[in-house]
Amino acid sequence: SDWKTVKEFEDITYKKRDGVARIAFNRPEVRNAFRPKTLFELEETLIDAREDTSIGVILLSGEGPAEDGVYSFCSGGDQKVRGARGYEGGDGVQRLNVLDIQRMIRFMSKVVICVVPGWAVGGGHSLHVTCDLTLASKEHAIFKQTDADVASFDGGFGSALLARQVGQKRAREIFFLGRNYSAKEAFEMGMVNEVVPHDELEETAFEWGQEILGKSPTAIRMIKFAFNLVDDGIVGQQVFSGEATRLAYMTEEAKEGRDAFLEKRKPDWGKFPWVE
Ligand code: 1HA
Repeated sequence: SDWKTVKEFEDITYKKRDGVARIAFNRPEVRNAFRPKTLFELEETLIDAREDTSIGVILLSGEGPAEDGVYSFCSGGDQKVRGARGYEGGDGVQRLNVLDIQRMIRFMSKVVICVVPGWAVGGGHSLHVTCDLTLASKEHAIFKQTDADVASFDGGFGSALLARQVGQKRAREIFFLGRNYSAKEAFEMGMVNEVVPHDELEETAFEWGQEILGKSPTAIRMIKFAFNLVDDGIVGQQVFSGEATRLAYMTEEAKEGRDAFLEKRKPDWGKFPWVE
């Protein structure tokens, strides 16, 4: 079937097709930079995709090209609305709410694939780093970490996970020098899963989604959160353990605990031995 628009937004597009949700930045005139509104819209779609039990994979991309022909995934925070305490929204409040989005991607019980058609820069680079997988346009993708050029820094997922992916020396180079890296270079460093010819990028991402949808949802969730666990501390444990709780709820033993409470009787654990 075809992509169906779920809802119209100002700063992003949001579509679904056969178990895959696609969210894309849609401010090509500023290289898909985000302002607070962009991220609130993104948050709404991520919640929708998370709660929709027919969706197993989320593609995060950027619309384009811009009028000058340049493609972008995302160029990070919109520097025109950057105030002294963060990025200013229409309500006058200054925020760093891309961090909320990073956490949503990281803790999402579904696979998030970053689809990079062009520039992935600054906070946009960090979003790519935070996603589970990254596919990049062979001709147009460029990875660049400008944080140190504009006196901003992602000392969280954007740097720590990057070092996990490409190694400490490479990660420091990316942040300290802020150079451009092609899709091929990013692939060789280990932060891109596949370099795809530009005109096949969208379809390839959808196919990766279909392949993942052919797997066990529980297994994918457990593996994602297991990969996260070692780096995410007690929050990682909380997220992983939530899935253990879900599995435990499915047992007769758990039902006995619930039923005994509701029936105002002592639980009968006799059927459930203390196994080794
Ligand atoms: O690090 C964080 C955070 C860390 C912790 C917590 C929260 C965080 C939140 C955000 C961020 C950040 O994202 S900091 C990093 C912010 N981003 C940048 O430093 C990238 C700035 N942009 C560029 O370096 C370049 O524009 C580019 C490499 C993406 C593209 O270069 P190109 O193709 O030469 O285009 P260019 O002419 O530079 O840009 C086209 C138009 O887009 C320009 O507007 P125009 O002159 O036509 O009016 C340009 O100003 C605009 N534009 C591009 N990026 C941004 C932007 N406008 C606002 N904000 C941008 N990020």
